[in-house]
Amino acid sequence: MATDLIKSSSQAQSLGNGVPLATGQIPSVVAELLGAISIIDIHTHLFAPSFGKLSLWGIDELLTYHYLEAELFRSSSVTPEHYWSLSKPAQAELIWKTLFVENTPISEATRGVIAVLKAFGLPTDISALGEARAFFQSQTLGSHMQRVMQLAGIDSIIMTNDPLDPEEFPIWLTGVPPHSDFHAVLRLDRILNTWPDHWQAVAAQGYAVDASASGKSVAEIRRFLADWAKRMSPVYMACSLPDTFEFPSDSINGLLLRDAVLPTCREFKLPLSLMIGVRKQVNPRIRLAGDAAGRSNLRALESLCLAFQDNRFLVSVLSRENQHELCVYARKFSNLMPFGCWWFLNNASIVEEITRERIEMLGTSFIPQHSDARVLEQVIYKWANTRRTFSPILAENYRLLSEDGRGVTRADIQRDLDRLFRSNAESWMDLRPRS
Ligand code: FIX
Ligand code: ZN
Repeated sequence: MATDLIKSSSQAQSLGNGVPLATGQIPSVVAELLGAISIIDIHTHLFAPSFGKLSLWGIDELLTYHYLEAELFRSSSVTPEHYWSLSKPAQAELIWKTLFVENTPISEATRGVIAVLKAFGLPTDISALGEARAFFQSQTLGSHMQRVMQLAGIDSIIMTNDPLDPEEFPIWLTGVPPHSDFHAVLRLDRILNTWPDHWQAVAAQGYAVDASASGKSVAEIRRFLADWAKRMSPVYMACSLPDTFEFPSDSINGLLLRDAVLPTCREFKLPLSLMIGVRKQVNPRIRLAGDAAGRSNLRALESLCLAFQDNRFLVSVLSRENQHELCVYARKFSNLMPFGCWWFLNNASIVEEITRERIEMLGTSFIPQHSDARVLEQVIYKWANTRRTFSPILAENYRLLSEDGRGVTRADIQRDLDRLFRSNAESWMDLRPRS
């Protein structure tokens, strides 16, 4: 053991990995190693190719992303109703004209499309749409997907799978072949947030449940969750929760969380991901683009972590105002893993703020980011943005460490990056390929 350490540290020495870096060297070494690391993308809305048309990719999908639809309605007089009446290509053309021709694509989401075009060596000027379409139409999904993952520097994509989604669950019932790069997640929003609208869908799958989740409903929901856990081999269960989320609570949400979801997570040794703080459909006319954010009372999280210490909680909060509390709670509960700068927070100015306080308060014991990609090629710009924002923050913390008296080596940086972008996730979820 000691000899291995000396040997490995001498090897590290010989490779220079073990030699403290001059502070001037740190930023470029961090950028180099962060550029080279392959990241595990722990939350996306992407699908493996076997899910057919659920797997979105190509320029029309990139342009009709709900982030861009929200920006379209601010810069165009088109009504949402008229927009929804258009075909997908026509919607894409309107968004291209409005946000990329008549205006400068300067927002995070519009810049993202430009970055994707550039990544494929495609023109990015106002006349680019035609050539982009021809390019994407000439791709075959399998090889294109490999190239996209390579360009993004990711090797694992964790999906979001809804057992009550009418388009998705039949695919699982007919059998989904394992894919080494894609991992499933059992998403429970319809069960935990809108049970009155969805109990019949559970009943239709053969489970004796009722509208008020009474009688043997809880046991039947546990059976439902167990059956889907066996079918999907999810790496975690997940649910987004409103800014009004409370726990404990007498609501159906509180009951099903306590008596069905958390016990099943323990039974299958699965973490539960809670994404807290969404205000669903504040403007339903713009559909997916119509959700907003609200500050949550994180006492609910405190109660959950304290009451269910055998459960592990992967948590992301949507409100900027809740970030500090989340860090504080993570210092109190080792069964709480903060992850990602979710949705409206995934902007460099806010990612910087959140990441700085997380490093200061949690060291490397958190998962910095997820892409939340809905369209395949989005992982290219979302991870490029994350690397660009994250690198100087980490370098600055290493500069402070050196100044405070401890030199930083390449090996230190490599180990920390591995932990932040890989092993924190790997230690919380089983990412081995399904057989
Ligand atoms: O609940 C979620 O997983 C959210 O990420 C999505 O609902 C949201 O629409 C989104 O795409 C955010 O980036
Ligand atoms: Zn999401």
